Amino acid sequence: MSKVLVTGGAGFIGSNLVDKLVKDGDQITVVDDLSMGLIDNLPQNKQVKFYHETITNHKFMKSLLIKEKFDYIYLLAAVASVADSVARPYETHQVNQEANIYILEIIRKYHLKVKKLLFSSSAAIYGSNPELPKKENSIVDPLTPYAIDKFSTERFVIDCGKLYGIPTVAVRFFNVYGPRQNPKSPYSGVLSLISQAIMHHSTFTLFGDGTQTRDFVFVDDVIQALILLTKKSDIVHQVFNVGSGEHVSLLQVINTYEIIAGVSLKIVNRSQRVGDIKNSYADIDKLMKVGYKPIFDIYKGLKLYWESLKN
Ligand code: UD2
Repeated sequence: MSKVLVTGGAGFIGSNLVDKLVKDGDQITVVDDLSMGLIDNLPQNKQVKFYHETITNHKFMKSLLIKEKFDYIYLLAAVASVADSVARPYETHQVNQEANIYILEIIRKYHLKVKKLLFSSSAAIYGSNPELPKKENSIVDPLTPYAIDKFSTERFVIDCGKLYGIPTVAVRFFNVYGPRQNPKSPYSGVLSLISQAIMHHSTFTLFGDGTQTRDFVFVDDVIQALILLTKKSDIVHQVFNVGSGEHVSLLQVINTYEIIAGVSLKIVNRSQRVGDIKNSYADIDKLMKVGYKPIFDIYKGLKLYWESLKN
C-alpha cells in the first residue's frame, strides 16, 4: 500500500489513474478544482480522499504535502486547453507552471521523501518542428503559453530533481483518448467531440480535409506508462514520449468509429484551424526500453470507448 497524490485526479487521465491505484490497494488523495474534472469520475471508495481545491492554493498544498508525506505524486492538474492559455496566459501559467514548482519547493525545503514524482507534459512542446516521429531529443519549439509552461516545468521537474535529489520523471502525452474525456470545450480532444456527435446525432465540424494525422493513444496504455515509470522502475530525471507509436489520419479514425458505432457521422467542413499541425506522432522506443507495450490499436481503443459511452 502506497500513499499517493494525484493532482487533477477527477479529470480524464487522472480518474483513470485513480481506478488503477485503487486496484493496487493504494491510499489516494485527489486535489482537483473541477474546472474540467467531474466528481462522478471518482470511485466511491474508502481508499480515495477528495479535495475540491485548486493546486494554486499554496497554503493548502503545503499543509497537505507535509501532513500526508506521499510516496508517489502524479502532477496531472492543468489547464489543458491551448486556446485558453492564449486567452489567459498569466492565469494558466499559475496552474501549468507556478503551482507545480511550488510543490517541488515544498518537497525540497521540508526534505519530503517521495519515491517518485511524475509531471505530465505534452507533445505541444515540439510545436511546428516537422521532424517525424518526434523523439525526446528532437528540437522543441513551444509556440503557446501552454507549451512554454509545459516545457519549462518539465525542465524544472527533471533538473531540480537532479539538483536536490528528488526522484522525478516527466512524460509528454500525445493525443490521449478514452472514457471520461470531457467534450465540454471546442478544444477538447477530437475523439470526445466525435463521440458526442455520434451519441447525440449532432454534427461534427471537421477542420481541414481530414488527412492530418495524429498519434492517438488509448488512456489505458497511458496509465500503463505512468505506473511503469513510477512504481515499476527506478528510472529518474528523464522525459518520455507517451503515444501509441502509430499514426492515423482523422478520416481513418472517423471511418473506423462509424464502423464500430454502426452510424454515419454528420460532418460539416471548415478550413484548417490556425496553427494546426499537419502530422504528429511519437517515437516511443525510449519508453518501450523501460517495458512499455501499448495494447490498444485505434480499433480496439475506439471499441472500448464506444462501449463505455453506451453504458
Ligand atoms: C493536441 C492537444 C493540445 C496540444 C497539441 C499539440 C488534445 C485534446 N489537444 O492538439 O493540447 O498539446 O496537441 O500539438 O490532446 N479537429 C476537428 N474538429 C474538431 C476538433 C478538432 O477537425 O471539432 C481536428 C483538429 O483541427 C486537429 C485534430 O482534429 O487537426 C486533432 O485535434 P485535437 O484538438 O484533438 O488535438 P491536437 O493534436 O490539435
